[in-house]
Amino acid sequence: MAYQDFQDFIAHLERAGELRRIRTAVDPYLEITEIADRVMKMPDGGPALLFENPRGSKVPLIINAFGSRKRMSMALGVVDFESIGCEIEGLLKPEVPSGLVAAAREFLPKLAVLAKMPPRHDSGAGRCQEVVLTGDAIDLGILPILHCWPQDGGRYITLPLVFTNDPNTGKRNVGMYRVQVFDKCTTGMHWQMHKVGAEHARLRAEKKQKIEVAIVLGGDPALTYAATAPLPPGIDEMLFAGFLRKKPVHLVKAKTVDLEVPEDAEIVIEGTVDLTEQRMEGPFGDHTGYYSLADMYPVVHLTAITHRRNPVYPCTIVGQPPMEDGWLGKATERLFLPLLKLTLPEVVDMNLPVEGIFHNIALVSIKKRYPGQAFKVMHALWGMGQAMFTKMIFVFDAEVDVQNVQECLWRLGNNIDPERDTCIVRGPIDVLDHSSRTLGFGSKIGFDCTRKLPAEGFDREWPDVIEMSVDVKAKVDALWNDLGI
Ligand SMILES: Cc1cc2nc3c(=O)[nH]c(=O)nc-3n(C[C@H](O)[C@H](O)[C@H](O)COP(=O)(O)O)c2cc1C
Ligand SMILES: [Mn+2]
Repeated sequence: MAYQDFQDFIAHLERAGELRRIRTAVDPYLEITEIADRVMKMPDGGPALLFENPRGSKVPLIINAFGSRKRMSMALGVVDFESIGCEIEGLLKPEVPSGLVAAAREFLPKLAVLAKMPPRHDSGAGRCQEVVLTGDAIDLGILPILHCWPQDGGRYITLPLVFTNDPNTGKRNVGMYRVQVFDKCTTGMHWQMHKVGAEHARLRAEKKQKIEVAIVLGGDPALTYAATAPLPPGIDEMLFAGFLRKKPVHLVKAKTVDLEVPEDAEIVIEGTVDLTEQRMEGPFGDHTGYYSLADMYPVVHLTAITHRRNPVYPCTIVGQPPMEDGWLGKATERLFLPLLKLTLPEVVDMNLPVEGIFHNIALVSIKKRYPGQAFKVMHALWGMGQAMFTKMIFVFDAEVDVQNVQECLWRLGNNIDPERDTCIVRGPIDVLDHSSRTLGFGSKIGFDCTRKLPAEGFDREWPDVIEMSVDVKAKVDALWNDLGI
């Protein structure tokens, strides 16, 4: 199901009892964070919060719109996002090429084209351009942009969809990269070195040119999710969003840059980046639960702000888990599992527990058939797109429920001889990892928690897990009500 825009999604949340309106004036400087953090820490993720009077701005602010299983599912227009994984699995035919990148490259566009989901190009102005501010009128101060945590380097736009085009192919990319506000018409751009936006900027810089960017807020919530999804470079996030919402995304020409932007967005911030100009960005209270340290990042000079007549400002906060962004991560875990299984058919399930902040801990179960297979799965994951950031991979046998972390700890403790069953490798590390020896480079470890085979040099007997016999269980079942327990 497709939404008309983010405000339509908000209306659906409200009708489903998933939204609280807050009329009290609250300060975007730290106060909204404290309220939102308490709500996100509620056992069910609490409700979405619509702050109608953020202090200092006329624009209402929505936060925690994706912050529960139900709302993340609603954002993707389904009852439960698990069903999209099943849908993708069902659509994957044997003729689909193996390999995650090849599959995504050939399968997703084909799917979207078949379903007539490629973006539509509208002429004229979009709803996102009802108000156009250029020149001296550009002022980010109109928006209730959060200063999230006490040691943050400033205010940050936290739910931005950053649009760029590849200068060689013209192909679009949309990634979510935080945007620090430097002044009313200048911002930072925190695209990390491994991300596609950064690559587009490098390709532009090779031509001694600036890169144009559009920083989009809002639109159908499927667009916001698509910006966070680990699609291979060259796959258009707007095509993927079209597949998710079962309706093409409508795009219009931006006002001052040669980019297309979603017609239904709330706010669009247009600008240019010259990679020769870098400025200290950060610190920022990050999704690791720690502050990410300040570092040099490119600067965006705004050329326009366009918005609806009555926009809403979508945002989030990140910090110690669990937080709203954990649900964006969970959706990725479920949607991308079938694609991962194309390359690794032995994989049964995968859990990226929220405490592992997405890339620190992966729990994977496999149908093990041959010696060394757990190690093969680890190496494959470390070679697969953004899964390369996974710092610790634990591989279990098929019968282990990897969604049950307690069961995983029990199996892990019992089943490994650490010297024999671990594998340490070096490679790229997430830029936000503060423990790695240098920024972006360090080590990763895999644990083979599967039952060991003789061919793996294990010549002892492997014991069975303790379980009661079926007939005794049936007998006790029949007796149970008479036992008075
Ligand atoms: C709330 C949120 C904030 C994020 N902030 C950043 C960021 O500041 N920089 C970054 O490189 N990635 C950030 N990410 C992760 C990227 O959005 C993600 O890796 C995405 O797949 C990148 O897309 P790309 O492959 O098109 O570059 C963030 C993700 C979320 C959910
Ligand atoms: Mn991308």
